[in-house]
Amino acid sequence: MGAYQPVPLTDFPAFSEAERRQRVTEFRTFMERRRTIRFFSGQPVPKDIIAEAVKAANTAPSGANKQPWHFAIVSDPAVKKKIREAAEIEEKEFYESRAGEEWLKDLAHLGTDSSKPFLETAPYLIVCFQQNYALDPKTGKRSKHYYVQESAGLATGFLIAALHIAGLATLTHTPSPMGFLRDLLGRPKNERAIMIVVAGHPAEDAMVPTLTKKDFSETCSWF
Ligand code: IYR
Repeated sequence: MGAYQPVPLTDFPAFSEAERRQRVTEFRTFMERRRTIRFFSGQPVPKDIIAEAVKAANTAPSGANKQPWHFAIVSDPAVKKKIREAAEIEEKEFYESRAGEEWLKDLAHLGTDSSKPFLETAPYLIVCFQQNYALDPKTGKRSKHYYVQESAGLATGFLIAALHIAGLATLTHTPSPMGFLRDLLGRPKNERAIMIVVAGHPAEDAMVPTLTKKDFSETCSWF
């Protein structure tokens, strides 16, 4: 990237303490309303809203600012159908044998199974890839990426938060294994799919499992 060439910090938000408290509480309470949705309606979502959310994801911090991620945004029904078919083959195998007893027991309260109709009904499937290294498409030259999993995970987290703030429903879907996504979408060999963020509107009769989150005190410690 070249030499250190700093510029003054100018655009950093300046709030009062009261504003900070109000904003963070508003954000927290709004985030508490996020639910993973498994029943989507076919109601379309304008492309520009999805693009804005992906732009928000692109602001995530990353190792050496390499942004080692790629979002393949799928809305073509034929491609969604192919993804569903391939995912369901893997998922059938997962639920019938690969998962094992303990994993299936841990999933029971979510009510999931190998049937994945949402991969066709939801208007958008955002397939999130991590780039294990950079690969120049012209020269084939490889260069290093750093903290790839962490960086791509952060960007995907930003994406989910952005979609939620836009009032869209999401599902983080992890077909297991998901190597087929790179082949199906013609992505290069330096990329590995980490999850599909399914995005759209909840079905009118969408149901969600009863879930509780860990108590705050269980999740952190102060020093
Ligand atoms: N990939 C499967 C199983 C699954 C695994 C976990 I860990 C979940 O939190 C939810 C589902 C599926 O999508 O059904």
